[in-house]
Amino acid sequence: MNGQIVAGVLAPHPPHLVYAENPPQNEPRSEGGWEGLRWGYERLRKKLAETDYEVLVVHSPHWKTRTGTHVLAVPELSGLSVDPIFPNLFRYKFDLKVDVELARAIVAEGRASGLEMVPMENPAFRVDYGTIISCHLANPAWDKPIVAISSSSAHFDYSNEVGEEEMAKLGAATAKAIAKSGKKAVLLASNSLSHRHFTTEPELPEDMSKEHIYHHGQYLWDMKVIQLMKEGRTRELADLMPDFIDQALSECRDGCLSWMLAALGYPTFPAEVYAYGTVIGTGNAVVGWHPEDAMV
Ligand code: 2X7
Ligand code: FE2
Repeated sequence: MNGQIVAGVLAPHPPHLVYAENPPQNEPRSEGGWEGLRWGYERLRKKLAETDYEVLVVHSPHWKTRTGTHVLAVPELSGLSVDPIFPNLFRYKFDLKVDVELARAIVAEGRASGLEMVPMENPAFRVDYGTIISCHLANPAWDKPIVAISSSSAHFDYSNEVGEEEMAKLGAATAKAIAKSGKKAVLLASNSLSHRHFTTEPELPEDMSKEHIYHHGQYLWDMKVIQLMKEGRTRELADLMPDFIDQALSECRDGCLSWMLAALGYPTFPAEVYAYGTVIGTGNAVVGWHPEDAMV
């Protein structure tokens, strides 16, 4: 029963960040761009290289399930993942391993706490770009198995409050399953923060003279939320979440960050902010919670 969450990371997934890095798996080529965020991810990777862990557990906004929460439960998956909005930027050949045992344990704990949970067993499943991008940017070597969790529709079908309640349960169930597994896990919450974005793309997507926050109100919300993270005030952040979601059209509506904060037990120690930057006007922060650092 001594499994542990050794880090939790807010790890946003704009496809632009993978496009800008030109990894061999991604077909389109670029001249770079979004360096602030990409250098932040570099610093995160250095930190994770010093962290002893066996599995990445990711919650993605772009694996949207109609009913309940689904969890990848196929040992190996490969194929081509394409961003439906930006197929010009992201056409990525993925080849990944899944920790099916932990995936099934999360399903079982979720069900025990009253959630609708399903293991996803289709061997031809095309993994969504949110899952792939957050995992790629955190661990481009793909040398650890993942567990991927879908985004249920509770915030959209009912209300932010109902969705948040569900994420609190899902986070607690995830933490319980990890503790019982005896494994060391890193969690990835794949969402952006403020999420108003431009409706037209510059001719050259990586033309950084065109990149800026959508408007000042969105920026102020992002800074408020990041300040709470830096000060270890994650319960307050959880209380503010329904308003943040509505007023900043935040991608937190898909539940990733709320799931992760619940799994971490609402940390009161300061988070490490690796980067903040915009992508087509949306606010994105790379932020780490490292419980072992907080103990020294
Ligand atoms: O999915 C996304 C996103 N969340 C933010 C920015 C740009 C594109 O895709
Ligand atoms: Fe997204």
